[in-house]
Formats: sequence, C-alpha cells, structure tokens
Amino acid sequence: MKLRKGHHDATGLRFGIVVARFNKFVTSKLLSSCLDGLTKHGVAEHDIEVVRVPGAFELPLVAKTLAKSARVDAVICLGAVIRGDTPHFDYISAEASRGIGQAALDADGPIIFGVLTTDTVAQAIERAEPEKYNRGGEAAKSAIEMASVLKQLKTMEQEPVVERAPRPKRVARRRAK
Ligand code: INI
Repeated sequence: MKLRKGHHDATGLRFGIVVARFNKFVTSKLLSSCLDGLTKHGVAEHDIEVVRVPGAFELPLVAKTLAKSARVDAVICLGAVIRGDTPHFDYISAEASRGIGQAALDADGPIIFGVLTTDTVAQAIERAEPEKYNRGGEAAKSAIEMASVLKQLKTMEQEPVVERAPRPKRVARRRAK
C-alpha cells in the first residue's frame, strides 16, 4: 500500500487569499487568523497574495483566476454570509459554495472554502475568533495540506514509469519422502 498525505510544513509554498469585504467585521478576523496560520507553518509573507472582492458571491471567479495562474499553490476563499429576513442568504451561500467547488475543478488546483454561513452575527463572530473556532486558521491548515499533497501527486505524474522485468514463476517444490 502507498499512503500519500500532505504535511503541514509550508516552507516555499505560495498562497492566494480571496477575501470578501461584505461583513468586514467578521472577514477581517478570518483574514488575520488565516495569515497567522500560514506564517506559523513557514510561509513567507512575500509568498502570500491577498485579493479583496465585494462579497461572497464574487469569490469563485477571482479564486479560479488565481488558482489557474502559476503564482500560487493553493487559494483560500474567506467570507461571511449571515442569514437575514429574506431568502437572499440562501442564494449567496449556495452560489458561493457551488462556485468555489466548481472553480477548484475548473482550475485543477486546490481552493479552500473558508466561508462562514451562519444564522446570527454572534455565531459568525464566534467562528472567526482565533480563540474559539478559528475558521481562518483552519482554512490555512487545509490549504497547506492540499497544496502539499497535490504537489506530491503532480510531481509523481512527471516521473518516468520504470519498467520492471517480470518476476520468475515460482516452482512448487515436492516434499522429499
Ligand atoms: N455577501 C456576503 O459576503 N455576505 C452576505 O451575508 C451577503 N448578504 O447577506 O447579502 C452578501 N451579499 C453581497 C453579495 O455577495 C454580492 O457581493 C452582491 O450581490 C453583488 O454581486
């Protein structure tokens, strides 16, 4: 069995972060704990590119463009969609999650879903706080793991296939009488 897994040493890896401005009082906390998470694991500041977009709805397109560029090994999307009195929440949160998933497949590179979808402002703040759920820091860890495992797999694809000589057939030995 061959077990492939990503590790959390991110030295030399490059990351893009796309962060929504909507509900900035939450997304700025997500961003700072995400940056902390990356640098804590060895990412250099000059290897991080941050792009701001108006809201969660705009995350997928920018994430896809960044992921397709050769500048980053993984992209992290950060946003906060908080339920209000209308069905607006459902449209924005559904499109953000569907779009981010689709963007990763289209770009053929890791894009992390660091978007909070909560019923209340209090829930969103709790999840963004580094001392509580620390969703920004978690997004950073997931991005490092995905960047690392995909790098391994893509490097393996480029390695030449080594042809092995067929094994000699085993001949059953007779028991001596
Ligand atoms: N964008 C968010 O990131 N969070 C929200 O809670 C939100 N709500 O509730 O409206 C929101 N709306 C803006 C949306 O993401 C787009 O920026 C806007 O519709 C323009 O396309």
